[in-house]
Order: sequence, then C-alpha cells, then structure tokens
Amino acid sequence: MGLGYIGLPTAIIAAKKGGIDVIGVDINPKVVDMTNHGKLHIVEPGIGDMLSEVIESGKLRASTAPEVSDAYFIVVPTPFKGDHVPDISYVESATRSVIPLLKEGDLFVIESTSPVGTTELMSELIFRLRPELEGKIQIAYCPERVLPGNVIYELVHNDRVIGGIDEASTDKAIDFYSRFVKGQLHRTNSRTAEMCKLTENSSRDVQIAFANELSMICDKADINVWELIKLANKHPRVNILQPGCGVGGHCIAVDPYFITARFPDEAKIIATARDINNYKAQWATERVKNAMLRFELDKKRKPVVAMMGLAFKPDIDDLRESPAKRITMNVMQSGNNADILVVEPNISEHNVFKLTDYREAYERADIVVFLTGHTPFKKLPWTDDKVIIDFCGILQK
Ligand code: SAJ
Repeated sequence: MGLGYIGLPTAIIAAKKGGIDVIGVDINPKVVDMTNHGKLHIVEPGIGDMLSEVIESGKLRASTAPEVSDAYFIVVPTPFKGDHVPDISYVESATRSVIPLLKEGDLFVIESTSPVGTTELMSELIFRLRPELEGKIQIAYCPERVLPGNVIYELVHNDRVIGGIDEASTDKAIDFYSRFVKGQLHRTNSRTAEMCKLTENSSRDVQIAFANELSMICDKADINVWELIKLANKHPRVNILQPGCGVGGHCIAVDPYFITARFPDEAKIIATARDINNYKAQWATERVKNAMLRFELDKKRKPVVAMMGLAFKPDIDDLRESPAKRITMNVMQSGNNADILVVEPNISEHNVFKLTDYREAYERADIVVFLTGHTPFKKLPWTDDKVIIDFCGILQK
C-alpha cells in the first residue's frame, strides 16, 4: 500500500530478489499507470531497469485498489498537521482498505514512520471490525531506514528492526523480510520499533544541530568551523557532523516532531535541535541580505547574486522541506530588487524559479551563495573578485 520513494523500491526488490508476487497499490492512478508501463515516477538510481524487468515478468503489477493477498505492507506518508502534530490518517485509511480482505494466517506490517503506539492502534481497529481474526493474523512494525539515492543497496543490506504485537507476529515478519534482506533482522516489540525509527532520525538531527550551532559560534569568533570540526574529529571518540544551511528532507526535519508532540515535557534536546536547525536557515537568510546591503553601500549599485543549489542535500533533485529553497525564496522576497540567479543543476525547470546554469550564474554574480554542496560546484574556478558565502563547505578541501 503506497508506491512512493520507499513503497515502490520495496515492491520491486520483493518481486525481484524475494521472488514474491507483488501487487503495488497506490491511490494515484497516474502512479499506477506509469508503474504498469514499467516507468519510474520517482528519481532513484538503479531501479529503472529492475522495474521494467519485474513488470515484464509479471512478478509486480500495480493497482488503485488492494486485492486479497497473504501479506499487506503499509508504506504511505505520515506528514504532520499544524503545530507539528503527526497525521496518521493515511496509515489509517490504508489499513481500513485492507481490513475486509484479511484472512486467517495473514501478515500485516506497517513501515510508515509512525508515532509510538500506532501499530497497537491499528491492531485495535482491525480486531474491532474483524473480531474473529484476533490471534489469527500477525501484525508488526518494521521501519525503513534507507538513504535516498542509495535505496536499492540499502534495502537489501541494511539491518532492520522488526517489532510484532506478539512473538508470533515478530516471527512471521522476520520470516518474510529474510526472503530479500541480507542485513540482520533484529527482533523487538512494535512500540520499541516505532520509537527506534524516530530515535535514529532525531539522533542525526541533534548531531547536525550541534554542528550548526558551532558554525554560528565560529562565525562570531572568526574561526573556520570546517577546520575546527576536522581537528576535533581527530579525537578517537569525537565524530561531529557537518554544518549546512539548515536541515531538510521529509525525514530528519519531520520525524523528531513525532517525539516532541507526544512527549513535550521530556523531549528537550530533540526540540531544541529542531529549533537550532530551523534557525540556521533564518540566520543564513540574514547573512545573505546583509551582504547584499553592504555591497550596495560600497559599490553604489545592486549586486547580482547567485543562489547555488535548491535541493535539500548534495547531488539529488529532491526539494522537499529544503532550507536552500526557503532561503532563496526569502532572499528574493526581501524586496531588495537585486538580480538573483537561481541555480539547481539537478533539475531542468521549476514552476516558481527561473533556473540559470551554475557556470553562468557563478560567472555573472557579485555575490555567490553556496547553499547545497553539489559536486559540480566544487570544480568551479577559484576567484577572489566576488563575495562568497559558503554555508556548506564547498570551498574546503
Ligand atoms: N545534513 C547536514 N549535515 C550533515 C548531514 C546531513 O546538514 O552532516 C543535512 C542534509 O543536508 C539534509 C538533512 O541533513 O538537509 C538530511 O539529510 P541526511 O542525508 O542526513 O538524511 P535523509 O533525510 O536523506 O535520510 C535520513 C536517513 N536517516 C539517518 O541517517 C539516521 C535515512 O537512513 C532514513 O531512512 C531517512 O532519513 C528516512 O527515510 O527516514
């Protein structure tokens, strides 16, 4: 259920490596149609050929409605509502749509990132509507942990955490995943598995917040934060991550709120890390606006500004929750009337921004702002006749 960034690759891998007959279900008819024609509707390296292969062999087919199966996997989005409260309505509606199809011996697994207790809630819903199935079907939570851009490798090789609502459920889910996962399968209960996913991404958010906080301190203290972190990391027990212009994507910038919304009194560091990472993007916006003002005062003309990168991290085309995009938007809306060149080498066009080739933008700009650490930016010729604002360490060796 759900043929998105995780559901579709999982369906393909289960069909190809697990030899399983898979029906991929999505409410979007366009996604279903494209999938049935062997066409990828997401950008992810290495799965295009595999998709056509499993569609041609008949191991995978897509549909807008679920059909009677032996195992059901819920892989739909869990966004948040206002006030950062998690919205599990997609999980619930996908669950409701399979309830009439469930039969004795079936496996029901939630993979969607979910607040603690969601699997138990869905079990209650299932057994309320189908009381005769209590104890006769197996229900588990098994979060995905793959890195966008490296999904095919990580789906097979990463360890997985699997938590059933009871021992039999954990056993059955482990048995299923062992058909195509080469990483270790770690058993636990459903609440721990849910919290584990949230913990992994919150841990990364907290660590990035530490790097971002350091970058703002170092800016004031006139210290090169990249050199500082490199040196501190020479200590055998220190491993600081890299600062950037904020934290983006649909996982790390979102999942910690699933903890803070439920445990506001206890989740202090997690909440503060979110604030710091959000604040870093505001801070970066102010830095750019100040540089533009200073240029105008010095040179008595408006600067040409190149905003380098819109994606939420290097070498991808994904702009979801991207701080680079937000900063660019805010700088453009600041009413300065400067000539702003927007660059994103991984996409050819955008419905809001007019994109400029990165070499041309770099060449023409008075102020160059590196927002995303895309590899091609690292090869631009060095020049000292521009103001360079480097939020992502492009200029560092
Ligand atoms: N970032 C930094 N500094 C760093 C590392 C990352 O500023 O040192 C920023 C990136 O630029 C980006 C954001 O953090 O804006 C998130 O990027 P990421 O590469 O850390 O993570 P995602 O969102 O692509 O994928 C994460 C992964 N989780 C962890 O590494 C704990 C992935 O394994 C999960 O499967 C994925 O979230 C998910 O689906 O939850």
